[in-house]
Amino acid sequence: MPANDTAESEVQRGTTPPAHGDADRTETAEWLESLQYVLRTKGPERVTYLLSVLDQAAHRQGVELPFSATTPYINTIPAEEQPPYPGDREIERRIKSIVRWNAMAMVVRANKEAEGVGGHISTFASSATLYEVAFNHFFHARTDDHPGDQVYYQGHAAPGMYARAFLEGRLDEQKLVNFRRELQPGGGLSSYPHPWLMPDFWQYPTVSMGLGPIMSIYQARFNEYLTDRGIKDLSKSKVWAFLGDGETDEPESLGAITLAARENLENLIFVINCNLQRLDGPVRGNGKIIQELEGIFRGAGWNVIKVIWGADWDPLLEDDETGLLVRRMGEVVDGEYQKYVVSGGDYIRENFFGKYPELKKMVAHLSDEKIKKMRRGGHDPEKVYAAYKAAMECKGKPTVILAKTIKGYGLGEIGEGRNATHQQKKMNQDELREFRSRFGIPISDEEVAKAPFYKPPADGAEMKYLRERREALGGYVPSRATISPKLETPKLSEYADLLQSSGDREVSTTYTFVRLLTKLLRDKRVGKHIVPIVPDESRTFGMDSLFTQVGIYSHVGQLYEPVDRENVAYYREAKDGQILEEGITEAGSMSSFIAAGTSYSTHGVPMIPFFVYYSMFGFQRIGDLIWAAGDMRTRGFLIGGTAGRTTLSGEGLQHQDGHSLLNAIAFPTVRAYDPAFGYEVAVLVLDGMRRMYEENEDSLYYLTVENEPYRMLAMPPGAEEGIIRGIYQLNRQVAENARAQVQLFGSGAILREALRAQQILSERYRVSSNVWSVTSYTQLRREAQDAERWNMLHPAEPPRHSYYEDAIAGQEGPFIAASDYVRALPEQLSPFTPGGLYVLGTDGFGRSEVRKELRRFFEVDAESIVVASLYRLAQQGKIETSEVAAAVKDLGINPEKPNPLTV
Ligand SMILES: Cc1ncc(C[n+]2csc(CCOP(=O)(O)OP(=O)(O)O)c2C)c(N)n1
Ligand SMILES: [Mg+2]
Repeated sequence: MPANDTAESEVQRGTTPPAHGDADRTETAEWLESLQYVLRTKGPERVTYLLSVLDQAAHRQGVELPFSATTPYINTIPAEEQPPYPGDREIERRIKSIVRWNAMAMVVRANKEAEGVGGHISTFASSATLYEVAFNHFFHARTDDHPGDQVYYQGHAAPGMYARAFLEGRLDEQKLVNFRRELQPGGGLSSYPHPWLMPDFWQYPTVSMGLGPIMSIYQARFNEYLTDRGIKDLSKSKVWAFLGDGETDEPESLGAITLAARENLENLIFVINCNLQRLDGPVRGNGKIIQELEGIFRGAGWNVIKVIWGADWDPLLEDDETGLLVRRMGEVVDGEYQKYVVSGGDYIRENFFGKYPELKKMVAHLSDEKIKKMRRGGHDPEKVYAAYKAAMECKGKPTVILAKTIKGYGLGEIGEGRNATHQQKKMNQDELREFRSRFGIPISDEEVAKAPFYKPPADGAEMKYLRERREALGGYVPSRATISPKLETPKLSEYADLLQSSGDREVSTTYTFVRLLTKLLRDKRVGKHIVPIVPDESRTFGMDSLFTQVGIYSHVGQLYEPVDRENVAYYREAKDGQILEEGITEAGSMSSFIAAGTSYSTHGVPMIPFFVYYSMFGFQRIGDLIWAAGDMRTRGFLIGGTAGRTTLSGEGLQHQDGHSLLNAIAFPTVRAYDPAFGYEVAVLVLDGMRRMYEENEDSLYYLTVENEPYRMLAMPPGAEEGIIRGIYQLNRQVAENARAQVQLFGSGAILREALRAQQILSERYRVSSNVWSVTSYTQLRREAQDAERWNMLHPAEPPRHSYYEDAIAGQEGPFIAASDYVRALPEQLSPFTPGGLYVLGTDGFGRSEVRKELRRFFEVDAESIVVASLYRLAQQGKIETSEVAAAVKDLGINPEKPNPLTV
């Protein structure tokens, strides 16, 4: 070896000063010698310490050190530090090939049978090694002595998981044939991971990009919470999240990564499948996604492991004495790396290595074919294994593995690395034959066109190995537990104090809710299962007294003396704290809610989350997470605080919520309620607990609560069922010399406007009325439609009645509803109301104003309800039209006022 080459390699190793740009080589050599000495005698930790001391000293004296968030574009774990591979590489390769084939065949066949049914081949093709190494060596199932891992599979890699479960004997062939055809005889398979559709298989819906990553972070944190609170020891559990590199552009993917580092979530492992492509094209054609992500995650405090190059590159890297190869690796942008995938070895030789004559020389002995086949790290099981093992052993921080792969790996010219590969769903006979040959699947040329599924003999080496590996890891995954231990929940009679009138005291429904929550936290049966979750709004809701009572959860306890320590209710953080005070993140809080609300299944420990937030920032802002929560059969209570378009005083259109209850209609498992009085809140919460935690009902409760103080009435006898089902009659007012009658529906704080309207109607217009509290238009409509549907399908049988129709049977209309929400909410009942339902609501952006003015603005105040009642009576010919006009004037309503919807 020429002398200067030796010198350069010493530079690389850090034993000799570089030849150029060094003003004093002797001095540099002395420093390096000291460093070598410390490293040799005291080890790397001492070196790190000394360097940090030097760093600090230099910094204090104004020396600015260069900052680099990234490391060279090579594997984090050098080849010489790779652990030996514990498995049988050859058998594992064969298993993986079979899984690849079946996954591909499933999608191809589904699209042959039903044009356009969809599915994805190329994503799993890129990540098969990432999964197979984990299935064979890492993913632990839940057993009696292991709490199990939680795995978030990349959603559209689902065909790979199905293909493996088929080999494992957990899914029969018919199911695979019916991929994406769930309604076919024999059942089928859902497109993506959906616990709602495959409740004993999938745990976490991940295909709405970004949700898997954020949910996994809070899952890992929730595991710590359960451990720290002594509820279940989950210290052996790992949370694995597999995501796409394109997916990381979703704000949810990266938005919570600092929490994972801050909370020292060493139980969390992200695996990012960096195939450099998303749906339309490259993720970062002009840059390098792996480097970008490395910088972000390192900056956030994660352990970052890059798996870029497969073993084929190791000898070249070893020969890279000058560091030129590493430099070239770092220069090339992703768009170009993608181009190498679709090009021949000659192109790579010229364009990649050829940039520098020294590099070209380096590969002179390699054939074009060999150059083309040099694998990327994510396709090399040994590299992947080394990364996973290091992640498992990493202490004190979460790990992200950035694995470089090829999208559509193995699909050859039709898909590998092509921009359109994401949508590839079909393969012709030649392509199938080529795929079969490349992966050595024993299917004949005659058969191959039909893309038959392949299963090796049950007693063959592959199947034996597969079973043994999974047995060693506790059983099969993915798998979801459908049974939940029951909790005994409190009876309403034991909470009777919450059903009383508040007398002269004016309180809000939020106040009653907090009283109820406080009581529940002390309840021996359910107390420790309650998980209060708040995104920095406890004081808004008057929940701050809970800080001291049950503590705010913190993995490290409280390392400081809180400023308000002398107060009764001070900011108390504790390792066994019960409240999850999430800070300003509704998405994070919702992810905690999901982790807690699925704990009955994930961990066999039912937990009862109460997520209390500004109602405006719920369904509107994080609707997709709530949708996923429904899919996951999450149980718990979403409490929309400061609710109502006119009930939240002064805030304006970004806070005053008049539509979360409308949004909630579309969520099948959500039972949404708009209670008016404290007792309604108590009835709903206790009944919800009974349904979800005793009866195992897959429901999600959404209750709006308000901060408007007023006198709470006592619960009328027998109202309980109506409160739960959605409507009950609150009172009846018979006017003196009554000449007509109306039915007034109200909800939430607007119920009091209906009560006031009742007085005006009676006293000034001689109209009697019944006032009804409608706690849930949606529940009533759902049930009414269900009855109607049944009647339609059974026309010859005696018709069924819905609860709503029975409740109002025989009542004389007109029916008028007033709501603090958009009109569409109460209008759900129009078709089931004799003569229709005339609705007043709060459509429009509104104003920053106080309650009284807002209610007039939106025309939902008592006076507006009176006018609406008289108008409807006039339309029915029960009073004169002139009386309505007079009332408009007398009640001070400006008839020329613009429609609040438009201003
Ligand atoms: C929130 C959301 N937006 C869009 C999509 C549609 N979509 C499905 S896969 C995909 C591309 C994914 O690219 P990447 O994350 O890099 O995954 P890869 O398939 O490359 O592994 C897109 C845009 C989605 N599923 N979710
Ligand atoms: Mg991608």
